[in-house]
Order: sequence, then C-alpha cells, then structure tokens
Amino acid sequence: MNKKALIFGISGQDGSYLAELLLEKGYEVTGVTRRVSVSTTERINHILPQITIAEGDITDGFSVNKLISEYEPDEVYNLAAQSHVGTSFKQPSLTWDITAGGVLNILEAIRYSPRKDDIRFYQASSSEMFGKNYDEVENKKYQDENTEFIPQSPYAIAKLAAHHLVRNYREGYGIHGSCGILFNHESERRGENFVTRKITKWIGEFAAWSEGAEFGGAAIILPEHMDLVRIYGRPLNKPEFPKLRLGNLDAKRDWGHAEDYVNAMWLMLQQETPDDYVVATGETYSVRDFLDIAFARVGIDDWSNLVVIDPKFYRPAEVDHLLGIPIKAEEELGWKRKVSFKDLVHRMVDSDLA
Ligand code: NDP
Ligand code: GDR
Repeated sequence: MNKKALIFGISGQDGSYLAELLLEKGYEVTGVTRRVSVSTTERINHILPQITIAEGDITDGFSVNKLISEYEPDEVYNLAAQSHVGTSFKQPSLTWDITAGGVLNILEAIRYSPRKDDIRFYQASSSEMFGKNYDEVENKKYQDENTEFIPQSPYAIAKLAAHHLVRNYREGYGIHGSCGILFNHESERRGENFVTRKITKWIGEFAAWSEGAEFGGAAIILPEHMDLVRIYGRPLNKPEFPKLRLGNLDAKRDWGHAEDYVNAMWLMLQQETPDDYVVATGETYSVRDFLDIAFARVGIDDWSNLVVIDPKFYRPAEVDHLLGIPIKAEEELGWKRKVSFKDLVHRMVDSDLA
C-alpha cells in the first residue's frame, strides 16, 4: 500500500518541491491550504490532479486534529510558517501564533491520535535560530548541531520554541519527530520578498524593460524605440526604471537549492530513530556576492548605479554570518547537495529572464 503524507505549507516554495518528490516516490499526498481571498496554488497547479487539497490552518487546533484523524498520514511534514524574518518584527504576535503555536497544535494532535506510534513528523527548523552565534575573534564562524542558539528575531525565537517543543514531545511522549535545521535555500519558486528572488526578479524585469539597450558600465542607455506604453501600460514622464532597493548587503548566508533540501526532509523521516540535522552547503556568500553573480549573468559587471541602499530594509537586529556544517546529515542520512551556489544564482536569473 502507498504511504500517505500530509503537508502543512504545501503552497510554499518547499511544499511544492516536497510534494513533487513524494509523488515520484509513490506517496498519496494531501496538502493543507488556508482560506485566503486569492488563489495560492500557483506553485502546485501543475500537480493538482495528483494531490488532495484539504482546507485548514495550523493556528486552528480543531482543524489540525481533524486533518490528522481524517487522512491517517504515515508522515506529517510541517512547512507552514510566517517565514519572513523582516515581517516578524512588524507582526511578532501573528508570527508567534503560526510559527510556534501552530507546531504545538500539530504535536498535540499526534500525541492524542490513536495512530500516534505510526506517525512520523518533520518540523522545519531554521539556521536563523543560531542568530548571532558566530565569533570572528575566536574564529568560530560556522554552525552545526552543537552550536548554541542565540536567536535575533521574533521569527527565530518562535522557530526555537517549536524546535524545543518537538524535542520535548519526542522525549516525553515518544513521538517520532525530527527537526531539519535548514540553512537558506532558494529556487526559481522562491517568494518574491526574500532577497535572492527580489534581486533576480528585478533583473528579469529590468532586462525586459531595457531590451535593446546597451549597458555602458552600469549606465543605461535607452534605445530610441523604447516603448513605455508596452512596458507600463501607460506613458511615463521620465524614462527611468526604478532602481533595486535593498538593505544590508554585507550579511552572509549559506545558500542552497530547495530541490536538494526537500530530499533531506524525506530522508530524516526514513530513519528508525528521530533526530535533528543541520542541512547546509558548507559555503557562505554575502548578498553582495549574490549581486555580483546575478548581474554578471546579464552582462553587467558594475551594478553600483542600479542598486540603492534603503534603510527601510534594515532589520532591528541582524544575523550577520551563517555557515552550516552538514557532516551529520551527509554521514547519517547519505544526503548530499547537488546544486552549487553559482548554478543556483544562474537558474534563478534565467528563470526570471524567461
Ligand atoms: P514559504 O513562506 O514559501 O511557505 C510557507 C507556507 O506556510 C505557505 O504555504 C503558507 O501558506 C503556509 N502558511 C503560513 N501560515 C499558515 C497557517 N496559519 N496555516 C497553514 N499554512 C500556513 O516558506 P518556505 O517554503 O521557504 O519554507 C518552508 C518552511 O521552512 C517554513 O516553515 C520556513 O520558516 C522554513 N525554513 C525555510 C528556509 C528557507 O530558506 N526557505 C530555511 C529554514 C527554514 P500561504 O500560501 O497561504 O501563505
Ligand atoms: P533570511 O532571508 O532572513 O535569511 O531568512 P532574506 O532573504 O529575507 O534575507 C537574507 C539577508 O539579506 C538581507 N537583505 C534583505 N532581505 C530582504 N528580504 N529584502 C531586502 O531588500 C534585503 N536587503 C538585504 C537581510 O537583512 C538578510 O541579512 C530566510 C527565510 O527563508 C527564513 O524563513 C529561513 O528560516 C531563513 O532564511 C534560514
């Protein structure tokens, strides 16, 4: 009989890749989406005939209970979260309710399920939980499963609460719950307000707008025939494309491709004993490095005139340096990432150009 998986957060970046992976493996996949005023299934429309969509919200304990008893999953993946760090400073209470409280609802539903011992649970923990735990002076610039957590945002604190809840329910009630401490992973499907996609989407739009233009360094020389009506739907007074507005360009992240990372999630739930694993590439790059490679892809070597630093995008507290060591995942799960940083950036730029 096919295994059954229940995915909270199926409409998100990771949810879509995980659903594809599980379908390939022959799973019956049910994905939970919440009611919103517009459709959120853009990332999963292509697989909709093969999956079941159920309505629910992880902040609603009753709906979570009902979903777990009705669909009788073998594996439950919780990818649902208010996942934007910047937004968590603006909506801390909502972030707490979804990103921490929602996980408690799922754990309680599993704990009281008559099928408790037949269910394996994956929780999407985050490298943001490490926060400011790096130390240039001590040269301690990496994070692994033994690194202390010093979270720097309401999002990271909510994720850390959820992380400890999973450990607590594992040890206290014997729940088969594993946490993947995943470092940043991006893709062609990445949400448009995360920095990587914000950059590649801007480049895609800029390239379309300046089609035929010559790039004199970073100065844009518009072609005579530039049709602003076609681009904006209305004539504009000044033929200028809005510059790319960003915050802190010096933050360093360990960036991988989401396709590789959902495989690690699945591998964790195939282990007899539940555990927590760091999933990362072991390389770190700054936002500036990302800009260099992304702009170079469209032939622009000097992007300084195209990018504006806007304090609006600075965070009250920043995470400056993330670099994960995935040795445990590689040795115990046999996990290995396939997509390099450069290929990731190229794939995202190419997709937005297309
Ligand atoms: P996304 O923001 O793309 O997706 C989040 C998903 O959660 C969406 O499907 C969203 O639904 C859903 N969701 C939000 N609130 C609720 C709610 N109250 N009830 C039910 N569903 C809800 O995130 P990613 O796919 O990038 O990340 C997946 C998970 O992994 C998240 O938990 C994230 O915090 C975590 N993570 C991500 C990393 C990354 O680099 N991508 C790294 C480490 C951890 P809707 O479409 O309706 O908004
Ligand atoms: P992050 O991703 O906070 O690491 O969380 P994000 O892409 O939002 O920021 C990465 C770094 O870029 C800096 N930055 C900007 N960020 C955004 N969003 N917009 C900007 O304009 C901008 N300019 C500079 C940020 O300050 C930051 O340093 C992601 C999410 O997917 C989380 O859910 C996940 O847990 C972590 O990755 C691991």
